Amino acid sequence: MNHDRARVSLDAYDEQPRQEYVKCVVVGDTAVGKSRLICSYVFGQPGLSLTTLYQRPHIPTVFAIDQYVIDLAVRKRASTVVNGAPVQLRIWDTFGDHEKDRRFSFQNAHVVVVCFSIGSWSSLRNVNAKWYPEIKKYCPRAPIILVGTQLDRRHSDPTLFNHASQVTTLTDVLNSSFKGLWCKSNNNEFVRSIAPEIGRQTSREINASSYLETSIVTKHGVDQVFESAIRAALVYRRQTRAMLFSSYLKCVEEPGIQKPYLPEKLPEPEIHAFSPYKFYEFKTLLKEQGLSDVTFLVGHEMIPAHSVPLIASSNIMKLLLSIPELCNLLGYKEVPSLSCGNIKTMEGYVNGFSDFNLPQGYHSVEVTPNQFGVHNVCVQVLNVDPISFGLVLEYLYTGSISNIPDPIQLLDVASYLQEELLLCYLSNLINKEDFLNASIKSQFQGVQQKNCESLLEQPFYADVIFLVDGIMIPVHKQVLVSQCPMMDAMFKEGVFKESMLEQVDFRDTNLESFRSVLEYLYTGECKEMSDLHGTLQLANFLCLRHLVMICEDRIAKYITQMRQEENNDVYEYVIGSYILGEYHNAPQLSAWCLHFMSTNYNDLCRHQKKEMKNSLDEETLKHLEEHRWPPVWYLKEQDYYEKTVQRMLTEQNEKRERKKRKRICSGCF
Ligand SMILES: Nc1nc2c(ncn2[C@@H]2O[C@H](COP(=O)(O)OP(=O)(O)OP(=O)(O)O)[C@@H](O)[C@H]2O)c(=O)[nH]1
Ligand SMILES: [Mg+2]
Repeated sequence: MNHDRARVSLDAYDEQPRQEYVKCVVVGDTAVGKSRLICSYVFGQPGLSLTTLYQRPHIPTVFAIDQYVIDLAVRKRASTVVNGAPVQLRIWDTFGDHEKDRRFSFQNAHVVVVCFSIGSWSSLRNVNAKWYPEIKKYCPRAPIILVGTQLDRRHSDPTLFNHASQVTTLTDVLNSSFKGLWCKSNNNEFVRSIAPEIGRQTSREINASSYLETSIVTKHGVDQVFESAIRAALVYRRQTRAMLFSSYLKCVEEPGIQKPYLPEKLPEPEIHAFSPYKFYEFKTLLKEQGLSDVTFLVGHEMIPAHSVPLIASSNIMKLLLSIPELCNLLGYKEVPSLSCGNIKTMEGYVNGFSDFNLPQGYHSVEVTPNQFGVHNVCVQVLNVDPISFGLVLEYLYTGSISNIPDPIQLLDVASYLQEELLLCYLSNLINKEDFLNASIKSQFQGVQQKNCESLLEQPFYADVIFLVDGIMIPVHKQVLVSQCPMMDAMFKEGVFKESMLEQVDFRDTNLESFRSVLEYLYTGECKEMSDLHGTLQLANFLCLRHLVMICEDRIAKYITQMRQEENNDVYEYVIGSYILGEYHNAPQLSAWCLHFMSTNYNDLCRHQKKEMKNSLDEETLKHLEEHRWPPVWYLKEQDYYEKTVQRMLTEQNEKRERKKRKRICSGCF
């Protein structure tokens, strides 16, 4: 076994005929990522996530070794062709420990790759102080490639480099995250990462053939490092060797310049529009007598109730409270058209007149002014005891009953009063099939939503009028107080004058926004919003958090759509939306707009430069400058890259021209 290993090892060092053997030694401070860089190249590893990277601890290299000796697959990959020249590459990994002796690894090196970490200034200083003198001492003629490793640390969120136990202060993180040139040092502090021009400056100082930047996370530059190392070694060889037997070296090009890495756009912040907010919280009205407008006379007991939850939850109650004669007495001009299917009726009385058909169980209906002078509908209930009727009401207000003394008896009452959903609810309880009640509850909510929607369209039993933009809009206090905490305080407590008024003047909003908010309060939805900004403003004023979130989501979608349609008004609109979010408690929207403005910074400046300066505060402008995408350092690099490529092309052309002219001249003689 040992014998075999020794043979493999010897074979590996045998130079193949016509194959150029290149020994490449990789040096640099400890933990700059030499071993990871080599492995990423030789094993052809794909890029990896930062989380995966940091799950593996740093294992310092102990021996300076040739990575290709042992692994056969790796040895195969060592054979490569660069610009037509067949090459056998041997990479020597070394330890970064300054104290140890590594002179043997430098022996016969054809090229040296010196690494420093883009996040560590000390590792860069050591390039000049430690590594360059060492190379000059042991292999003075070997070309050098300077490599800035861990490039991702320049453009990733520095907080990603926090291990749970290493978080520095929050202000540090907030101030420095995503600025593009910040990263976390090994001492766990935020430091400015090393800019490309500083790396290039060092490469000039040590007379390196090339300066490259790499990341094993994005794989940027990994292959290019070793290709450049090979080229540098072969170009040097060409200059020093007789070309008779290695004419293929003529075609080997000098190491090229590296294209800058464009970091990915930061992901768009998500806007969450869901909330645990429950609709139709009529439960609070159950014990509340202040807003009661219906009284049931059951036996000798008077039970106060509310028209809205009754109409919303029960088709029988809806029919009872909207019979045309009652509507006439209440003074409604338009009588709602109802279709309640086949129901059993009984002959009854409406304010003393007989010959009216009322739903079974209800005998007479009277309209009397209550203590506040408001119409109160009084309904007499027959053949039902007050406790059972109270339980029926609890179900109609809440969709469930907390404590049922006698379910069978209540089942009879529900059947007699023709409350179908209650009947199903009770049957499930009696049959011990409570799990089926979840679907009964959703049916119940569906009925509530439909009936509340119809109340919005035909506002009978409305008890207050809102005056918006000079238009009178009748609404139901019972809906408002159940759905909106602010309206609850406004109407229920009796503290504010609005609770006494029949007409409330609602300013600082417009009709479109008010209608959208009303639709939301009555139905829990907002199908159309003609004024998104106005609706968000009003929703925030009324403390409707869920509606604020819906508006944030709609505004973000609207902005995206405008951008897709290449509508240039989008830039003005996004600035307005950002300011709105800041002032009206919509943090998701302002974060989203900030991201949009950063990632469309150039277009934003082109269309709204003046507007930006006038309306955005200094801190926001500074944030945009620092977070703009593409980042400024990338734009500078791109500019440098293009100019250098252009200059190199011109130089090449000039060289070719000169050669051509020379040939013509020599031909003349
Ligand atoms: N973010 C980032 N981290 C890297 C990258 N490459 C290496 N690292 C990290 O740097 C640590 C050290 O990597 P090594 O390759 O073992 O370092 P080394 O230069 O070989 O260190 P010594 O063997 O001690 O000289 C690793 O544990 C990784 O967490 C990179 O491209 N990006
Ligand atoms: Mg190592």
